[in-house]
Amino acid sequence: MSMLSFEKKYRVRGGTLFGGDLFDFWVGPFYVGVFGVTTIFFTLLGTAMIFYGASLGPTFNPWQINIAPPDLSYGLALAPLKEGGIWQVVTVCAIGAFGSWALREVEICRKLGIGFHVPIAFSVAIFAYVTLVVIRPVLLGAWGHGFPYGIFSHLDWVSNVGYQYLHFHYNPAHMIAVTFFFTTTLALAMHGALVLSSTNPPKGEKVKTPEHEDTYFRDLIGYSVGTLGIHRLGLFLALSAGFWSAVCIVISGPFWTQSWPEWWTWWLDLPIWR
Ligand code: 07D
Ligand code: 07D
Ligand code: U10
Repeated sequence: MSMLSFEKKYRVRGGTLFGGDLFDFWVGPFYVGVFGVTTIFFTLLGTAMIFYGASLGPTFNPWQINIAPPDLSYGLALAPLKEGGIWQVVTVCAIGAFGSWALREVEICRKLGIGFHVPIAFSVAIFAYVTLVVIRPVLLGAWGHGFPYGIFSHLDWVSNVGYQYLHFHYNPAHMIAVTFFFTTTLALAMHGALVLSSTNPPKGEKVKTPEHEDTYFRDLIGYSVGTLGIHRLGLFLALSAGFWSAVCIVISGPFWTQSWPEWWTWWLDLPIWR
């Protein structure tokens, strides 16, 4: 891809976190950096391990490939490759690749002198993943509590773990997470719609200003959060969705072992009913 006109101006040396000038260059549109190289290393190794695991299994159908974690009997030990060890290597590679990607984002932010909002946001997704495959399994004492790597098999895991707690919708942190996910889509739909309505008018009509956007919501609901504010709100809503997801799964097992509907008996046990 040819270089866009503005790229020359912003492609500056320095700002790296590690290794000084090493790999401080671009290949086509991509900034490389030490963490670009480690991203590629972990991605290739992890993908190769998935292919190796698939070659041992019954199918290469991408929907049905399944790389399972070790049996619970292995506890927190390393398992032989063919008995869950592949899952353990893939997990290390995944964390290595996601972590490298986040650090490469940090280096790009430093080069541009912009805030670290994007890597911080991605870190919340990584945190949710690490909660599923490291923090919760460690708290429960076995890697076997991690989810299997496979398109359909990971859905089976979610369903099975959900029913293990009888009715996962009664998990209060799951309720908060779901509400944040729904609110995020509501906020993005309103924001996308509002921006397009004022800045992308039909041919011949004038582009409107942010005041039009503010006035729209003041007319409608009496308050506008503002043009910068909606982005802060969007980021807060989306990160909260990921954060409460991590909370809802880490409390299931390590901190609450009964069914989730039973958690709500605290309400019936309140002294005011006696
Ligand atoms: C659109 C950005 C692009 C990313 C894409 C995903 C792979 C996997 C690997 C063949 C929004 C690329 C996919 C690299 C290929 C192999 C071995 C992001 C966008 C297009 N899930 N999940 C999907 C992952 C978990 C759940 C789809 C990853 C948890 C449910 C895709 C992880 C739980 C449903 C996928 C992960 C869970 C899905 C679409 C990691 C709770 C669906 C994802 C690393 C979070 C949906 C068949 C998407 C589906 C779906 C990937 C974790 C639940 C395959 C990489 C264990 C209920 N998940 N998932 O658009 O159609 O994300 O499944 O944590 O219904 Mg999942
Ligand atoms: C973990 C993904 C991290 C991704 C990373 C990046 C690549 C690169 C490359 C494209 C967290 C990966 C990148 C691989 C790709 C290229 C080039 C995101 C992660 C780092 N639930 N539920 C959730 C709902 C039910 C259950 C979360 C709704 C049932 C369990 C969310 C419903 C039962 C778990 C959620 C519903 C049940 C969850 C998922 C409705 C099943 C979890 C979002 C309407 C019978 C999981 C941390 C998330 C969780 C989770 C929503 C129903 C069980 C809040 C809306 C009742 C066991 N559910 N759920 O976490 O919290 O994203 O995981 O019914 O473990 Mg649930
Ligand atoms: C936002 C915004 C805004 C904008 C925006 C955006 C948010 C203010 C101004 C951005 C939003 C969009 C563009 C909208 C669309 C986005 C989504 C819907 C999100 C989901 C995105 C995707 C699905 C695309 C994902 C694509 C990726 C991750 C790129 C893949 C590229 C690589 C893996 C290369 C990465 C480069 C590295 C690591 C550096 C080193 C590079 C090289 C050395 C290059 C050469 C080497 C290779 C190519 C080998 C790589 C091999 C790998 C990785 C293994 C592959 C494995 C196989 C099995 C093939 O707010 O407004 O506008 O635009």
